[in-house]
Amino acid sequence: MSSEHDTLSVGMVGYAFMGVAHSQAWRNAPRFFDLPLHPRMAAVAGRDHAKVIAAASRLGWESTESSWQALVARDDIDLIDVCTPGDTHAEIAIAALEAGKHVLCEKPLANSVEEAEAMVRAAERAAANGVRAMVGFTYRRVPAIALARQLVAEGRIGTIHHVRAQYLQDWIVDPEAPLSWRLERARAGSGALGDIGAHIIDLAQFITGDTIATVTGRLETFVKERPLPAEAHTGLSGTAGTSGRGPVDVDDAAAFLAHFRGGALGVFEATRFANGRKNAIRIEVNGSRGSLAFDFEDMNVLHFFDGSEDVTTAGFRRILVTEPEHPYVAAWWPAGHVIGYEHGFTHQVVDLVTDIARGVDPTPSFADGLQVQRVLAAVEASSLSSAWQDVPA
Ligand code: SOE
Repeated sequence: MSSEHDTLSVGMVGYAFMGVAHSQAWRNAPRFFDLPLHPRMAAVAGRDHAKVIAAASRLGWESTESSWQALVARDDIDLIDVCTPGDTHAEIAIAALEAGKHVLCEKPLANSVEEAEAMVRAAERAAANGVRAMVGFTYRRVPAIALARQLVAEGRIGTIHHVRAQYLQDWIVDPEAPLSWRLERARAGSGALGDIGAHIIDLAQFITGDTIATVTGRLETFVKERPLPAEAHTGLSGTAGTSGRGPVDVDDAAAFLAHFRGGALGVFEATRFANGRKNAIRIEVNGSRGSLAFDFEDMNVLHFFDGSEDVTTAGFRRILVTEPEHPYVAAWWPAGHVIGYEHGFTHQVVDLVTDIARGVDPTPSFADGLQVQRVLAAVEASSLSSAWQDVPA
């Protein structure tokens, strides 16, 4: 890498929720895992001078830049970590790749299929020069999910018939909850569908090793107008009306059926209106030889039904995924000492840095992100047409 030998210098754009999660990952990964390159938290970029300086000092970044362009222009930066809303992903990621920087980009990859396609083309050109790109579907790196993938790949549940996936939150069930950027189509691309539906689409495709071929679905916006957040009154949001309220132009909830190329049938639900459910990612896979079930609200556990067992004693087994033999776990605590939400981000950094050092393309790739984007677009199109929509391979 540039700068010092064995160092990977990172520049992060954005420092809100995802920036904080990524910062802890860059800080902790080398403290718990033996990494082939040492991540240097070189700089964080953001437009608000005072806030970016405060964020750098709180989160552990060496320096600041007041624009992503300035960050990308720096010779000492090897990797750009994109933690901004979706409307800026394509521009930043493509510029960074063209400048020869590796890229880690938050999900969903982009706000449209067209943007995602342009990002894939940029990633392919960059890969030819040894520059790597990864999209941050971090839940793949929860040990119980990684174990589920392993069991499917080993054939332990046989041919997959059903995928049942839900992502349930409730943070905007109050109609007076403000109109944040996540509720603006221009910035977020879509609502629950792209923000959290994208995660379960990625997880379903990752665990099964299959892709979604066709979908039929419905989007719903229950609350059509909300109070503008404080900064929107200054004109930042672009949706400000005279009443101090603005229209919600994204979905609050999405539900769809899917057919996988390998023959499985999928049922998906993503909502921010599941009162009482905070971050419930539930996924169940039923195959010819067995089943797997996971719920993020009990994230250290994987339920496994092995259909080859004696029927008199067979049943779902609750596997506490905290043994050193389980994916990623050996680096953490003794068995039974559970891990949390942030560890997926740390594992993401570990895998990315390892792949960069080995000279291989990390996953999920931008092409994987594009595949998810195509499913999102097909669900939206189906909601409008009330018909099944194909998802191009
Ligand atoms: C908000 O809905 C959010 O932070 C998502 O943007 C994340 O991707 C998800 O992991 C948790 O919920």
